[in-house]
Amino acid sequence: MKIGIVCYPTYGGSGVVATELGKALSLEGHEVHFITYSQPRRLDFFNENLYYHEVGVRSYPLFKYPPYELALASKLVDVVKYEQLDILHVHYAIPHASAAFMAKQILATEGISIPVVTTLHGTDITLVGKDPTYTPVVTFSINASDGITSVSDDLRKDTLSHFDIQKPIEVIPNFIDLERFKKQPKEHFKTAICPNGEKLLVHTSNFRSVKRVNDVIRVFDQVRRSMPCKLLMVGDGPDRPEAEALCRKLGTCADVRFLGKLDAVEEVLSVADLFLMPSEKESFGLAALEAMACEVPVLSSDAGGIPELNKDGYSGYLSPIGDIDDMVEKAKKILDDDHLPTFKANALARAKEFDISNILPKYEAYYQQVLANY
Ligand code: GMT
Repeated sequence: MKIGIVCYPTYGGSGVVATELGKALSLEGHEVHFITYSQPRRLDFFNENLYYHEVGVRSYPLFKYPPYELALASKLVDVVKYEQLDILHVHYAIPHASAAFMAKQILATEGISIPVVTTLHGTDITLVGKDPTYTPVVTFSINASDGITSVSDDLRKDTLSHFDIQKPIEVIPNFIDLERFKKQPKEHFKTAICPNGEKLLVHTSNFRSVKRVNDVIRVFDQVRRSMPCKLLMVGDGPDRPEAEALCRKLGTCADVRFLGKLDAVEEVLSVADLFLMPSEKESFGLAALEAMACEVPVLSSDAGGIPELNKDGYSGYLSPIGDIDDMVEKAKKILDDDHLPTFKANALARAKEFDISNILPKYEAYYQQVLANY
């Protein structure tokens, strides 16, 4: 198949999933064309089946807001027509599904027809899509898609309950490449961070308010009163200054390090003992899956689709959103030396169920189904 992939080319989960999916499809012999405003962060290797088309947005003094959606639609028309694509797969509804719809309409005037698959990732539905500013366009463009997938059953239900969607939504969960995300021998790094054998807790995110990074700091602060431990905060975003201020207030600065954005997050995860994800909303929790693949148990909230990944009492524990005391108790249970090895083994076993080799065929079969019904 010749597949066009549209995504946000950033560190965000939807961009990671889209890029890793495209890479894997290209290794299976499909021709994959990425169409984005910059090179996807994870597009870190090339083969003869991979192409990247940059969407350039021309500005003009009249424009307060450069019209990215129009530039994307025009680029889609061009790439579909000249590369003779079979199918377009857009990740994150806003504004990719509506840009694809516009491109499809333009192509139809030239007798070119192409099906569009839209994958819903989370905040495009749970936060931004539900905002009345966008709801009519989101509803319309999801319904105008020829195929719709969602990364968890919870997100599927949430979408159906908030939008008038007339088509079935296929659930295809996030996946992981266990060749890349695996525990690596990085003991020197562990020794540098935890010189006295302390337990290492890790959080990675974009530090937006839905991630509740202050909960991470508060949980850590209480856990460290019971056992020696350190915390690594990976990533960056709007709530980082507040989290740093909270560390200063609680006096935890000596035990907490903010590392900023990291490309090789698997190296940090390789030496971690516990991953913290206290999110307010989380359609799936790809960052937790990456941790589990590196044998790190997960203490998470029970938000959204997280329970479809993190099995309570097996790969870690689930706590109610914002229940710091519960999280502290469960963190201590996981970190207990008698329990930790079992939780680590279970985390890996659970991650293996989401190996890319299990999930890639689901996307390929879904594309075939959409093409057959088109
Ligand atoms: O986590 C984020 O805020 C980034 C966001 C994105 O779209 O880039 O992630 C969403 O998509 C990921 C991939 O499908 C999911 O694993 C994340 O759970 C989801 N984030 C939220 O729902 C908050």
